[in-house]
Amino acid sequence: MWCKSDVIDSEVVVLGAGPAGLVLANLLCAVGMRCTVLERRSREWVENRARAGFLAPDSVEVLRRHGLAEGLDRYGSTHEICEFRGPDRKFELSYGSLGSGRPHTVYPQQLLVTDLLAELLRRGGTVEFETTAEAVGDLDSDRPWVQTRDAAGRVRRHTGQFLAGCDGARGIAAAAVPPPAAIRDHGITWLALLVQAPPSSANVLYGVHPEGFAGHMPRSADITRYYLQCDPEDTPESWSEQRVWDALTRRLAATDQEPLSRGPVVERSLVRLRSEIRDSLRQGRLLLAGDACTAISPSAAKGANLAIMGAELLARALTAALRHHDMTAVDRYSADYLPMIQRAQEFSHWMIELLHPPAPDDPQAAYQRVLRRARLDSLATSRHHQDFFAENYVGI
Ligand code: RFL
Repeated sequence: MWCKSDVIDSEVVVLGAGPAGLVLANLLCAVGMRCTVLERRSREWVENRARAGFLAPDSVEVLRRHGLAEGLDRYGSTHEICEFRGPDRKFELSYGSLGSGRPHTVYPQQLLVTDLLAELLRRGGTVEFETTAEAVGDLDSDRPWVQTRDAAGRVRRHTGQFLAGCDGARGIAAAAVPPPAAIRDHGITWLALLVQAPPSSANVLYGVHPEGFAGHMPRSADITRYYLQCDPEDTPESWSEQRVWDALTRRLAATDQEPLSRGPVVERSLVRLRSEIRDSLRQGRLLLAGDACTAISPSAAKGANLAIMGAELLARALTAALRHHDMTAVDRYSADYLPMIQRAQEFSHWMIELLHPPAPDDPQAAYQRVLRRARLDSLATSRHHQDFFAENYVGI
């Protein structure tokens, strides 16, 4: 039996203060909804977690539409050219003037999250930091709950009319809905690096090297993200700074005329490329948004964008349900969101095949190498292929 002070009631309880949870909570607060966000980490951790940087035009529009784009409009930068570099060829694609003719906006995820948090608190939202959601229940009732434990070890129960699972791919919400219908481990691991140095080029660089993929993504004037495909058995420590810069130099075809601007590696982690696709994003009154819905590889920079788009869809559905007693959009939520997720998965997989050489023990390796080269040739020369790439690269 719960004592009264240990039960906190809201209209919507949001699990997770990432882009999905914070956009959702901002939109709900804007219509006067009582909404509590539960976040297991500290505010400082959440505001400093560097992840995404490339925002699609559709996600930027969502943020602008809801008064959440002040920071990115002031400090973000437009990005519209990417470059493919191999040992024997280089080419640029001005994707901002191909396909649907739209650029990316580069704005580091931690800055966006910081802005979203500040705005949510300004709108009167509640965020409970260092509060871990440990269990959810009564999902098929009209009063589902989340059981939490805070940093002091206090266990409480948060109830709401709906729960929003925005707690990422490994969160407890994803485990409470029907399991993924399809799972794919791509067998590829990246060493993801943040380097304290200005970008080496204004462009995103994709190193398509027989030895493995390397990527260069501008983030800000003094921080650059690099990726290096590595052995799945590697640890971050198996890469000394010397080894990192040697591999980046080779795979990104850097030269004395186009050198890499070096600096200390300030963060390194391993990212295993995995995909998970679900048929349903809902169990009763628990609905998922963002990474909780789908594990997606960062190869096409879709995750944060899917999170923002899904948060807007979910906010609309919950507002219709709770303000107008209309459950149609809640019932249609999975069917509305899944096509977006599936297209992002398809293009991310297309990018994985383009960027990575086949595994050396793949019996089809020679064949795969020929296909990859032909695809790159086509991308370098065919306007139709370039339009397809550009439309999908910025689309969501
Ligand atoms: P998040 O950001 O993971 O937030 C989930 C939050 O939930 C909290 N949490 C819990 N809280 C309470 N109780 C629990 N039991 C909890 N369990 C978890 C976590 O602490 C966390 O704060 O999910 P969200 O909001 O769905 O956002 C998804 C994005 O973060 C993610 O898709 C992107 O970062 C992916 N991604 C990129 N996406 C892009 O669109 N463009 C990019 O350029 C891009 N670059 C990247 C990326 C992901 C990367 N990694 C590290 C996988 C680059 C990298 C290296």
